[in-house]
Amino acid sequence: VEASIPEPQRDAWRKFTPKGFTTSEEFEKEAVRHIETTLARSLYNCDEVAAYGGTALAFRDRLILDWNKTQQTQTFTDQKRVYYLSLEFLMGRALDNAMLNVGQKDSATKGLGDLGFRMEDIISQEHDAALGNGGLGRLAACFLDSMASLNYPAWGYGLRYRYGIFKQEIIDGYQVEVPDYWLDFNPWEFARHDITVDVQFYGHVNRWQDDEGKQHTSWEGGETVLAVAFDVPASIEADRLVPGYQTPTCNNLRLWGSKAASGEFDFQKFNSGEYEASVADQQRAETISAVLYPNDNLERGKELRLKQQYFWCAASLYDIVRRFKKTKRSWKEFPNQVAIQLNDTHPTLAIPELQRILVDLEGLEWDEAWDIVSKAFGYTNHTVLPEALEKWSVPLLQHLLPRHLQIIYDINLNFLQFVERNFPKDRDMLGRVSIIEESNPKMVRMAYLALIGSHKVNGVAELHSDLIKTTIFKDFVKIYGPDKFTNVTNGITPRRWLHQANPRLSALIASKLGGHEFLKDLTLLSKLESFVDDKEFRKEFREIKYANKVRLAKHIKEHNGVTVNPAALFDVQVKRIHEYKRQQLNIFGVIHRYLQIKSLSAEDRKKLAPRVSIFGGKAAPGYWMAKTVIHLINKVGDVVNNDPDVGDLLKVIFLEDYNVSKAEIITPASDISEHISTAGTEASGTSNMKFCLNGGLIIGTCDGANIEITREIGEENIFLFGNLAEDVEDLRHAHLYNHYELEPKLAKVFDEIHKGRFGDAGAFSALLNGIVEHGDYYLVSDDFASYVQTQELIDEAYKDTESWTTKAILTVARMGFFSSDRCIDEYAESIWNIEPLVQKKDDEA
Ligand code: BZD
Repeated sequence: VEASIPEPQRDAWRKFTPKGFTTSEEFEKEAVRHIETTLARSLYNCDEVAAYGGTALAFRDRLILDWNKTQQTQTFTDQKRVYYLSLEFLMGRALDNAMLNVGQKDSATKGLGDLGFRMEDIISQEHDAALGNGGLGRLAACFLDSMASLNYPAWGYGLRYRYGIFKQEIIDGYQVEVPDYWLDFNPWEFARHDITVDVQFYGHVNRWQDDEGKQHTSWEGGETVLAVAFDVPASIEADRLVPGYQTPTCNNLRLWGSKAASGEFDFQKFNSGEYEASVADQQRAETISAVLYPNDNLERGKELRLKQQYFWCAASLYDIVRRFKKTKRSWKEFPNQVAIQLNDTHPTLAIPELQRILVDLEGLEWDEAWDIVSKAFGYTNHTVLPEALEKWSVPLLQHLLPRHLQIIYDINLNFLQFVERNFPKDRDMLGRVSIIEESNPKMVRMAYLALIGSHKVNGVAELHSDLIKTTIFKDFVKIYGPDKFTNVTNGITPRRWLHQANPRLSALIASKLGGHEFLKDLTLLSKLESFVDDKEFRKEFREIKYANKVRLAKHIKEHNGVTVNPAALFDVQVKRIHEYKRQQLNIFGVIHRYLQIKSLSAEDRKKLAPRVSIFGGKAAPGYWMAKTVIHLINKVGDVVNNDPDVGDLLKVIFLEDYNVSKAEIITPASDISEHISTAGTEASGTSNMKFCLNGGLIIGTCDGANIEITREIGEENIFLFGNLAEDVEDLRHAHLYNHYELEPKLAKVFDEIHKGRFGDAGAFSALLNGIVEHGDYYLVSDDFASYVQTQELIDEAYKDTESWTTKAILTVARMGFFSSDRCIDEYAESIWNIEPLVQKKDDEA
């Protein structure tokens, strides 16, 4: 507002406001201009990378207009906003998404053709923005898309990692990690060198009394690191797919990069010749945002991780508070203007940080401040796995954030006094619910802090939301009552996971439903049910699946050198490699299938249904068991794929470096995908939804969102197997106290591995021993028979093409519930209490 152009000059300004392009020629003009000027290339040295650059910049220009407009409108309207704090945003590629949303992909395709390039090749030049591990990070990306699509005033806050999740190479059947340096050319971010925050670490706490006798506390000394804002226009909404009356919303994702604060760059050292030492300080500061921690569902308590968390929370909160203070409202109104959602416990330090700002810096009384804090925050839990629950050691916090530790202790004291008053007879309860675990060293339980400091806590699927209330948060349900807890079942954005990943299916659906409205209201898919018997529709539906399989087969040929038959059943399990997700169950099942094929006569083999087992996913670099599973899959592939007895009947493929852009190729090409976690361990799962939305069926356990998917699509359209969550504990218990027999078919599989059929058996001994000798914690043996039997049912079902087609179509038609738009509306209504902000086209003038 301070820097706005005076009224008399605004006409000149408006006259030259860029309008963007609408034809292929106009696109070419923009792209060539960018290639020749911004990128300094010419006719004679424009490769595909440069052509990608020119295309991306042309679309970026177009996007920025909507982005600026949205930001202005939000500032002027000044209604309640939501801030989504996530340490991970797994965005994938941006260009295709931008083109579809801006609505000029066709003119760009034609334009690129005129200039000598193919759209597909250009799109594939883009580096994935891979600032996340798996489901949690991708959920944040889908949420940004939906928040824009539904016109909610929302900001994402995250870290600008210089290195995202590592690239995975498979060398001699082993995973090798390669750094992912993705920032050499990133047209989608805007460095805001003028938007910075000083973030403090270490130091000490001072208390003093002023002249009026009021107590003050301040945090002093230590070192300062500078946070610099990088803004990414996040997911313009899909308005142009569905022509509407409004200007598209384009929200902001603000990522913080770390830099040495100017005062920290030691010029004394610099001038006295200690150039290296002064540069080292600089590098130490930049280390904070250097790399994404590659663990999913594991917390290892590293100091640098804690520094990342505080750095990002402090910068984000400073920014949020700065924006709020500009409106000159009283602090009481803060929770009416601001909702902050914590994506898991990673941003929990935002709670004591806001309390510190209000009490130490703004001079509010403790209780008044705490009331504001606990009304502003909401906390989403994504796991009940004990090894994933964050804890930070008290000595580490004392060292790094001494004032925050005091505040945490005070929050805990108030909370425990409250508990004591209400449950005077349950003395053990205090120890159980205390934020501080009385271990050696003492630990801060972040999930408890997040829960106590938030007004709502949610799980991500019904079963999971029930489980957190009966396990990790049981006592808290007694303390606060059940209303503090709620469920918001996850969802996915249909713009990326249907329209972009599977354009032909999207077009087919649009042709039947009379337009692309379903991309904005996915429940409209239910109208497809009336076409389930339409011959022409069924044929096209099958042809599209087949074409998608041909495309994946081509990818497999290029990357794995293996020829697979697109007519075979494609059986896919792609997700992070984790014992609880049970890729080992899948590969043991594959070995069982292989042994069966080998045991049959050539004649009997002809009756078998051909299958391609496709795996993909990264293992955390320090997770040996997961790496062993990858190794086993690759070794089994080597044997099976080269066995002439087997031929097309079975192929085993491990796809290297599974990421968002690969998922866009893989998801539309699956017949069956596997979601086979031990019941009660997978909080929700979201790829299960993506596969179903693309007409793939699933095999799964009664876990996470599989249960709700079953309820929506019907039991007859899903292949469920295995033990139920309620029985898992007893089964585990029984293993520990009795010597149990391995399931016989599984025992045969283990025998063959032991015999060295898939290479040195020693390489797999830890994996097998975990099951045979160490209690089979994930119940692989208990579920094996049921798994194998269900796979046989699938073989039979796939032979009946007509009934399979019916199942697949009904599945798509019944997926309406799983749009992330539905999730965001639920969060907005029951947690954030915010309204959409629609920008009418009329105010464009
Ligand atoms: O979150 C996943 C759950 O495992 C899935 O069941 C669920 O569908 C998604 C979305 O809710 N959790 C993660 O992906 N977790 C992590 O990636 C992670 C990362 C760092 C630290 C701890 C967990």
